[in-house]
Amino acid sequence: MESDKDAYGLLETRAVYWFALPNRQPNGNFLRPSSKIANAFENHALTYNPGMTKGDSFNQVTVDWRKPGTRVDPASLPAFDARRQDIETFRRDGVVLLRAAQREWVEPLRRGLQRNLDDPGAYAFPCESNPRGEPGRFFDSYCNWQLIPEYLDYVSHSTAASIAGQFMDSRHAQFFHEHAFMKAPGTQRATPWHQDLPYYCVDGSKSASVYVALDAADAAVAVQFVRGSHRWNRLFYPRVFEDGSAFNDDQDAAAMETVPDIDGQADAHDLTDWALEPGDVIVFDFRTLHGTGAAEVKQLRRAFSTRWLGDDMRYCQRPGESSPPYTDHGMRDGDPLREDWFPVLWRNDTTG
Ligand SMILES: O=C(O)CCC(=O)C(=O)O
Repeated sequence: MESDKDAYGLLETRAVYWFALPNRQPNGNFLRPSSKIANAFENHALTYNPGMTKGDSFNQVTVDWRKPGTRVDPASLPAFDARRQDIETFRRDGVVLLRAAQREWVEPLRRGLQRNLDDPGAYAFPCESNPRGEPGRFFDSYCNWQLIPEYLDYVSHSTAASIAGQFMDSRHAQFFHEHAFMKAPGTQRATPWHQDLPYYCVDGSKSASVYVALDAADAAVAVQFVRGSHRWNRLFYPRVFEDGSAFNDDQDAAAMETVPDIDGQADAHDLTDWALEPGDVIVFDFRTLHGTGAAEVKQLRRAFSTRWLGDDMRYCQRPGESSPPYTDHGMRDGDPLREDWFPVLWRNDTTG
């Protein structure tokens, strides 16, 4: 059971951010470095995106998420028995809800996320997306699965790889990274409608996010999806979570479009309207449009997502920023993602 104590703890933590400068992050969000974060950075190995200097406006600085020696044994991963009708729904809609599929991970993942929240600067890509002066807090952070024991445990022992592999209809499931989200009570900031693929340094048609709700959320504040948008054959500019603006200025080069006004044309789209319970899992394609309205969040609302690549996903050098933002990976357009950074955790040689 999550207590108000946690929520107040988070709000207290948040207060230290406000007197610092904005610093744009790889998903378009802003990190406001605080003295707390600065201290945390001093105590950790920093990774600077070598293509940039610390003075640039983008996501140059974070702790290094790669921890040498981290190993996940695919043999220790439990299988998930996906139902054929759910797989068909995922193919048709680009999203499917698996009720209560990972209840046992709710408490461990809440503990892991709390580490992320208590000391954001000790972890990779902490982002605050609530504009100054607005109530609540909208936090996210990603690429911390090697740093946060509960996240590593989840990646090493949950059914996520098996879920992703089966829903993607892929010969393998390659782990890209995790991404954690938190909206504190009082937050009115919407998650802007977006697709995940345009943010990422990958391209292809077989992808899945396995999104675990860590709190109950009614439909007005839970993440929602535009059914079938993964098949539109359109890519939309990544958006800054804080204000919904496009974060990649080189829009022509990216050959992408502006996200349509989904809220303004709700009747024109087939939107999910799921209320979520802790342990519910949403599986969605990286191309599926998703977001929330701006209804006030009444109760703490946390979620933990893992991102998975199927067998046709390849490295893609996008114009401008993409994520993760490292440039020292040695991959070129069209290369498979290197397995020492992005491990293959599930295989099914009978598919595809
Ligand atoms: O939970 C949210 O509001 C956003 C989730 C999201 O954008 C994602 O998992 O890609």
